[in-house]
Amino acid sequence: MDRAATGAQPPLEPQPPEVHEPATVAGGVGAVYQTTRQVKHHLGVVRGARTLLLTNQIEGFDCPGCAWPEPQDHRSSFEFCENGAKAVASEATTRRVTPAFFAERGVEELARQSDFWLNEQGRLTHPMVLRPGAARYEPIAWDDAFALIAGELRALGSADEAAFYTSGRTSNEAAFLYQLFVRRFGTNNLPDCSNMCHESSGSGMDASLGVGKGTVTLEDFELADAIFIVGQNPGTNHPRMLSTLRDARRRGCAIVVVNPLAEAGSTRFAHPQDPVDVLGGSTEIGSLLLQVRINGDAAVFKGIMKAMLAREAAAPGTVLDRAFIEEHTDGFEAFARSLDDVSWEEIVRESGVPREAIERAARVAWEAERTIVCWAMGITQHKNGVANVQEIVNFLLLRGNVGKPGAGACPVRGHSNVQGDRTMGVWEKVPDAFLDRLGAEFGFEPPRAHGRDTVDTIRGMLSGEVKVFFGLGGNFLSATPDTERTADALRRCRLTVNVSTKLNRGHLVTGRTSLILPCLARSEVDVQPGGEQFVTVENSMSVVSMSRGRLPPASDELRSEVAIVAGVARATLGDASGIDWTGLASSYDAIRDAVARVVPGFTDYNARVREPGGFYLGNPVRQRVFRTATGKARFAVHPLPKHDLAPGRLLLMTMRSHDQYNTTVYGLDDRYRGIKNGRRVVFMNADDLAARGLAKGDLVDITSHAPDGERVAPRFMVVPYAIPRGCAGAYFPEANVLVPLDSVADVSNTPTSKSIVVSVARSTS
Ligand SMILES: Nc1nc2c(c(=O)[nH]1)N[C@H]1C(S)=C(S)[C@@H](COP(=O)(O)OP(=O)(O)OC[C@H]3O[C@@H](n4cnc5c(=O)[nH]c(N)nc54)[C@H](O)[C@@H]3O)O[C@H]1N2
Ligand SMILES: Nc1nc2c(c(=O)[nH]1)N[C@H]1C(S)=C(S)[C@@H](COP(=O)(O)OP(=O)(O)OC[C@H]3O[C@@H](n4cnc5c(=O)[nH]c(N)nc54)[C@H](O)[C@@H]3O)O[C@H]1N2
Ligand SMILES: [Mo]
Repeated sequence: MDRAATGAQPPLEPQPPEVHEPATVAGGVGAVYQTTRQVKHHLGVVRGARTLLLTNQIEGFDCPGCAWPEPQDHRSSFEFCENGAKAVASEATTRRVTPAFFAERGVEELARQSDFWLNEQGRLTHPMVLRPGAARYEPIAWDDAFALIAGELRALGSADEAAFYTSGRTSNEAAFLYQLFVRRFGTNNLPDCSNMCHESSGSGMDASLGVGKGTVTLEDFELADAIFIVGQNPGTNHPRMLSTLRDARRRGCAIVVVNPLAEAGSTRFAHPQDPVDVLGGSTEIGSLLLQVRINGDAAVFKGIMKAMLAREAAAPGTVLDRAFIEEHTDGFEAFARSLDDVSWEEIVRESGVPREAIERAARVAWEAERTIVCWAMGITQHKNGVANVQEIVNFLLLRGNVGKPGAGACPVRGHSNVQGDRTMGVWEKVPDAFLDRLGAEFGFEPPRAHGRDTVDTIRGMLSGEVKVFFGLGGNFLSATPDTERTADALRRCRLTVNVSTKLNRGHLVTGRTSLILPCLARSEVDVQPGGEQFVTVENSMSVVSMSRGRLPPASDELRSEVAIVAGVARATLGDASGIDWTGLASSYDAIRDAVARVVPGFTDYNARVREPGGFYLGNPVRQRVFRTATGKARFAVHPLPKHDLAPGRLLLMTMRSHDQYNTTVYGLDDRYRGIKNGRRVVFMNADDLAARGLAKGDLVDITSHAPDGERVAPRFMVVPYAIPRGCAGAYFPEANVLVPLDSVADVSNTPTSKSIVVSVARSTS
């Protein structure tokens, strides 16, 4: 079979979607209805209720949805949300993808199905192999699969010819064992989903604050006077955050939203361009939405800070925390001067936000004693993503909003254990100190050269330097940029392996040989020779807690991620490695004991994680200890990013609908944005449509423009939407084909999935 004949992109849709009015309120009756519907659909009522009741409970399993923390002490019996319910239902489904399923359908035929259909087929049950030239997957025994991988890995000229990807659902235990295997094998090629996600946050905060993680805890939200939510859509992607925000609002905390869209959950308390008091005038501080142009955030923050400095000049001592700046920071003078050089005219033009609204936000900031800034992908996935994060830190530093209760930086993480995986060493650039301790614990010399991140892995496959791809979870094909080039890259590999729970498009675009290794999901009981096991995870606020699966496994053939990693390691390295893979995998306590000796902050891991609610890893920034190059928090000076779009061009952001989890499509609606029964839509400003002679419902092809050429995504339906002029939005992963591989953020190498230069034209396909 010709592997190149298999389509790499989601297929076109049979009929155009329906367009309705967007919702203004998030949650509510609709969320209850959807939760019940999803759960009934997948699980049947009784199993469903039981499953949900165990989600995010101290004795249950961690929700496989987002990384928003659970309250430490007072958990209600329903610590899940509509979208958490979808994640759990999709994982706990009673449907199965068996060897018979693969016998009936070739890979090419499967590739013609939608992402929604692929996910609907249910849980993978058996290890499967696609042999060179074969058209269909066939079953393979676990030991044969391990031997096949070992054979390919050992045949490589160098360990650096393999890359080992991780998606952020992997437990701490599996992640630690995995990076140990990969480094003992001899490479730091550990790309992960973080490279495409909060890498810009980690890079920016590390340089400015000396730590790459958020500095707040959930309790800080109870004390904040102002919360900024920037480039994040909590109503869809972190719905449990809405209750935190609701409580904050009820006690009078101001909430400022910076987003090109008035997302439901934000509009409930703010209107586009029109700052309104939410609580009927009962609070002094109004909440507002700054409807910024795509990638206009640096301009907004520069504007806010410029206004703050002007106010300080007019009324000295009222805005800046001079003592903090003096004692704990450096670079303030140069930073303040740089703001003088930016004019209001530029700020307003580049941000697309009126000066009055920016000044209103500045007032919120200086009236608040304690401010938290939350952000997500709207900030990180731009060329200047790292600079964006550092502008946010600059803003916090002005009023000493780090290292005091109720204040700080909150990069809201995506995958439920993406932060923990990094802590465990899944990082292509892990510091030497970590490698020293790892080597000492396991008696080997780990490789020191930095490995490949996600984008460099794709480049390596294209150039022939990477020949084996191993994915511990995730969907590398569909999550990465430049879908057709990534597909080409994967097809050049000798072997591609995916450890997965559900069928996805990444299983269909493969190397010469491909393996699917099905694993236990979070919600399932994990029994090993040493008895029933639990795993541990770290949430977005550095709390490490246990997660114990309760449901019977979807198939007797499933193995845990830990067991799979140990199996591959044993087959590849054998006893010669001097590491007892079998022992480590028999009882995860053994892995945790090793973690306790290698990873800072994990002393007494086994004991502390058994305490109800787990333990907090701490963050030196909370004590105003800054492990930066100068030992101080650093003001960073960056130029104002300029929009220099050629006439007719738009800046396109790719985002999530309400019915998906990254590349997993649960349904075809985006309820809050009014889209039903389809995903190939492009949201545009009505004036931009009119200027092109387009109207609601027209079909267009989207072309992206990059120095290395054009890429086309065909047949998207245009939707007039309240989005700033010159901006457009479409869904991930349908639009990933448009993201040029070389279009990445400075420093972090994160694909610029939120600023793609495109044009649209009436569809010819
Ligand atoms: N249900 C569900 N939950 C999820 C996920 C999921 O797919 N589904 N994914 C998980 C993961 S891995 C992650 S990383 C998070 C992602 O969480 P988000 O970052 O909220 O996800 P996106 O849909 O990418 O949303 C980006 C938001 O940023 C805005 N935006 C885009 N460009 C800009 C810009 O230039 N400036 C500003 N200010 N805003 C901009 C968009 O309008 C949108 O509201 O969610 C996690 N939780
Ligand atoms: N254009 C564009 N591209 C983006 C983004 C964007 O906003 N725009 N966002 C980026 C971001 S923030 C992220 S985090 C990445 C996400 O990238 P990934 O993490 O690679 O993608 P997912 O879609 O989350 O992975 C889904 C697959 O994981 C498997 N899976 C689910 N649960 C488990 C489990 O418990 N164990 C194992 N082994 N497998 C499991 C299932 O088989 C499922 O098909 O995508 C990035 N790509
Ligand atoms: Mo993410």
